[in-house]
Amino acid sequence: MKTKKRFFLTAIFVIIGLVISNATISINSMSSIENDDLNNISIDKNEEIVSVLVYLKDQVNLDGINDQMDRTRASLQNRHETTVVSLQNIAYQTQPSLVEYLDKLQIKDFVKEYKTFWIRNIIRVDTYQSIVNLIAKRNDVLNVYPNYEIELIEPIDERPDIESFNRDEIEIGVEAIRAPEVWDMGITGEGVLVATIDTGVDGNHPALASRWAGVADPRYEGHPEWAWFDPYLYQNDFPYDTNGHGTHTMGTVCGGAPGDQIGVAPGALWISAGAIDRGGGIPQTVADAIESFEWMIDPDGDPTTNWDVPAVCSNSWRVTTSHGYPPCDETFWSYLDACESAGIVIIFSAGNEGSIGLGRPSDRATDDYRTFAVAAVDANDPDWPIADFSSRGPTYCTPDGSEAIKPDISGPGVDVRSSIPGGGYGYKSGTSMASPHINGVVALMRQASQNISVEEIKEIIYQTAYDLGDPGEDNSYGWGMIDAYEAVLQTSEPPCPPVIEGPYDGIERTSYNFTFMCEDPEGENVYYWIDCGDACPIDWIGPYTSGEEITVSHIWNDIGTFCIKAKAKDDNYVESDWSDPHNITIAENQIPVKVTINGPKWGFGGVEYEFTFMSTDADGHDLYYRINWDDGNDTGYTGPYNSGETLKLIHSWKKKGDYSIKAWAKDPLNDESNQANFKLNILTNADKEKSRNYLFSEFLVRLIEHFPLLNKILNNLI
Ligand SMILES: [Ca+2]
Ligand SMILES: [Ca+2]
Ligand SMILES: [Ca+2]
Ligand SMILES: [Ca+2]
Repeated sequence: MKTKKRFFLTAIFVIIGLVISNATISINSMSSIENDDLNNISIDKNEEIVSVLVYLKDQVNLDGINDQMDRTRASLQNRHETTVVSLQNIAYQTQPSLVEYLDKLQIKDFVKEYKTFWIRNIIRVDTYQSIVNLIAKRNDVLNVYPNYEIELIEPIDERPDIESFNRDEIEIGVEAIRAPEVWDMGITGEGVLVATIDTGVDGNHPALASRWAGVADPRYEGHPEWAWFDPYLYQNDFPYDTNGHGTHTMGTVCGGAPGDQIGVAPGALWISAGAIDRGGGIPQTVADAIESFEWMIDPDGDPTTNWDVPAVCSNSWRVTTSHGYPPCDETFWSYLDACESAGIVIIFSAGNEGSIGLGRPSDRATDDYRTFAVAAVDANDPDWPIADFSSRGPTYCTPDGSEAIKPDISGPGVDVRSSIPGGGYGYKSGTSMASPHINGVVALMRQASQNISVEEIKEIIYQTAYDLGDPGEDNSYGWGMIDAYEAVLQTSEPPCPPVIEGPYDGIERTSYNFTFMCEDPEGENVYYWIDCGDACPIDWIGPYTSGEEITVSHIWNDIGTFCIKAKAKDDNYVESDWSDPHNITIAENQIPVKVTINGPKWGFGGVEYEFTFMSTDADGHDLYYRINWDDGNDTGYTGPYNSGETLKLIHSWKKKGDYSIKAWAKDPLNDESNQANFKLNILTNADKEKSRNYLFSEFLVRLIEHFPLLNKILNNLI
């Protein structure tokens, strides 16, 4: 797969500078504001209250985290936990001082309200502009942004489906992106969680009701708020949609009633945040969307779990230009980056402004993957022309302000039929309708490959798109029309479960070799995780070539039967099933038997005699022998010798006396036999008494040599 260069978000800070609503504030503030100064503040209470986002200086380096996660080939769960915990830690550690300051301001009624966030280290503050200026001068504050309004990307055209509720067919756009061919492969998005941030969803619509995670997944029992978030009214019990837009987009993602297939990933379960365009004069602000992203990045509030985290979230809204929102503003980017770092693919509709330009943040091109922006084509026309309204590139929201191609990908967005609140169906046109198609394709890909990373998903979608318009990537279609079938085919399949070979019996504290082998259908490198059944698993090792037999040794320190299992994963983190178990029975080590010593029972000082030593080991272990000659000489352990092999040694004693030879055998586990003893008598000291007894000694030696029976008799006597 092609790897593209990642630019760093920090670069764009330098380019665009810092813009706030009524003033430009330097980040290099003079000094922190002392509490005493509070007494000197005077506010004109007629001054307008503004809502701002205060960014603290200390921020998590998400790109750094992602580079590290990519290098270690981290699972999505690991990415999620690392991201969320890092973000929370920095917020919890650095916000207390500012919070204390805001509390004091609030007591004096200088601050109306504030809310802390951790998805980015920010605090939303509703206060007077003059107080904003004070806050911005604090040493711990990086900058202050206005809390911009956001708006729905309104459909260009909409009409109800007057023909019938059930059309008994698959929607043409779903067909055009080849989703049914993926379903035929047995992939429907099952086991995958999808999300939207939109106007809400009609949780009772027959095309969607059965797949709302809040009812479909028993893990949500008692916690509907993990599956539906209402940042305006906090009515988090059951999803609803007073607008209609969000029910339509979710229908395209995963909706479907029997015989009427409107959704791309009908097997997926959905969650949603109803943050956009809720009407009734309630302010729709950036902070509300941030709250939705902060909910979505960990709905159950437990960073160690990621079953509650959606694989993908499509967004059919934008931050408006009409309220002074500056071009290429990075306000939003960090929340999207946090979600993507946690494993959620974030999708934005390109906008419905045609050649006037792209919406925000879909105009961002800080690298090839962000923001993932979707154009609309007319799938009802066999030529799949780009919709007139679909926002065109290029964009200049790049790290160095140079031109870049946008949008990134196209999906069906003209006359798209999908669900509307109340149980009916209707047609809508807009890039809002195109991005849910992309959402559904991501769900299909995540079913095919559970740990595939956000960037890998986008890259596969780019590379498998059906090119339209000018050859290659262009400013109308991006990479072209999304092709669900090709994308899922390119999404890696797991390696086969490893095959294990090795011994079935063994002895404690002994190293045994096992071979492991698996093949990956795409021939990707493989990594192994080996469970040896003894709570000492061998963590991911690799990479190894697909099909290469690897040898791994392991030592069991306890006796018993142990079940060895292994699984493999490929370069795309796709994990195999567990291997068949391989049982090994580990027995207790047997100590070597007491050494048998043979040799003469008497002799003369200074004369060399041969002794033999022999032990056996019931396990067949090699043996090491140690001999103590009882005259101050000790061989220490020598070996190895085969079990049952006889060791021959020559020794002579200098002095006359009774000696007791001692011998031990030990096996490679250092388990030692009991001590063996062998007594012998040295009759004379050859050195000292050689002259005096020479003749007698010589006589005896000769006599014994010539009369073996005498030797026997003497041996028995002594
Ligand atoms: Ca969680
Ligand atoms: Ca093209
Ligand atoms: Ca693979
Ligand atoms: Ca042994």
